Amino acid sequence: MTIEALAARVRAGEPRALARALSVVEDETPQASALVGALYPHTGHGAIVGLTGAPGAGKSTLVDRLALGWCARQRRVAILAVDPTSPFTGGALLGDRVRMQHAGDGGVFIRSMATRGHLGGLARTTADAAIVLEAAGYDLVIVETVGVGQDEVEIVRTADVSLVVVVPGMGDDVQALKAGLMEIADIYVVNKADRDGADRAAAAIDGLLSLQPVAAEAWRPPVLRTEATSGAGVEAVIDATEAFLARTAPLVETRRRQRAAARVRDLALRQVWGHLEREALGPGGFEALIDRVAAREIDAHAAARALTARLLEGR
Ligand SMILES: Nc1nc2c(ncn2[C@@H]2O[C@H](COP(=O)(O)OP(=O)(O)O)[C@@H](O)[C@H]2O)c(=O)[nH]1
Ligand SMILES: [Mg+2]
Repeated sequence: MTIEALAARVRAGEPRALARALSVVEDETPQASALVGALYPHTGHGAIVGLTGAPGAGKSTLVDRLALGWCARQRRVAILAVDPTSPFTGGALLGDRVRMQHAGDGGVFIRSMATRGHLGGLARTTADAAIVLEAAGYDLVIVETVGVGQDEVEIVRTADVSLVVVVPGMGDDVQALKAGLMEIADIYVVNKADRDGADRAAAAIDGLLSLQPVAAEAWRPPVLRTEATSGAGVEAVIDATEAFLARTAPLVETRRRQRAAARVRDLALRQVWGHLEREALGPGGFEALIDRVAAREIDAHAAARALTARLLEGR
């Protein structure tokens, strides 16, 4: 099947074509850029909702509820579940499948993305996967990922609105929040509110938030409580997410622009590097160059200059 034909079938909403197209972008095959190119003009109407938090916080259970809630509001919802905790066994992803059973039965499209140890690559392909889903007619793409490291934070940065899920009894996690998740959270969800300590956890986050300067036009992240297993509080999370997307449209637009800038830079650098490896250096060429640096024949600066010089010659 040609890429044009595949793109047409994706846009027609054919499930098998959609699955195939997602594999194309996920595997970063050579056709991926042509496919994204064919689909990108047909996007822009939807939103990407990122959801992150520690393993076991109840993210998948919550995503299941959120997806169903949005379906009831006549939204077409797709879920991208990224679980870096089990790169090979897929065990956690199978768990996610079970947790998201209701959404799956309710017509929500669910895709699990394995990491194969390449989280950085996943941040890249998540954005393209969202484009494929949007072109297929999904107007909300929920991305679930574990929020522990910088790469996961990068995945969440592909979203228009970010939900950070925490649970009661997370003494240390408040420190972790300070470190990374705090800068990306638009909405805090204290899940497992049926457990002791939910009020304390919410108060702790409120305390941290009150220390942050709030710009004039800014959105103050609400701290909401949910019990994902029963669905209590989930409607309020949906409302807050919708409110964020509606009220902070200029901010969402700015983020999209920043993401576009970062992606173009990243892709261009990869293309330049790919060109160097293929055309200028050839097989083993890079290693040979590094051998010379290691043998102190040339220094790293000179080696890099030699590379860029070759690139410019070959223009
Ligand atoms: N008590 C309680 N358990 C929950 C709640 N939400 C999820 N769980 C349970 O927490 C466990 C982990 O949930 P899961 O959705 O897989 O978490 P994830 O790793 O963050 O995706 C499961 O056993 C859920 O049933 C909740 O609100 N209250
Ligand atoms: Mg999960």
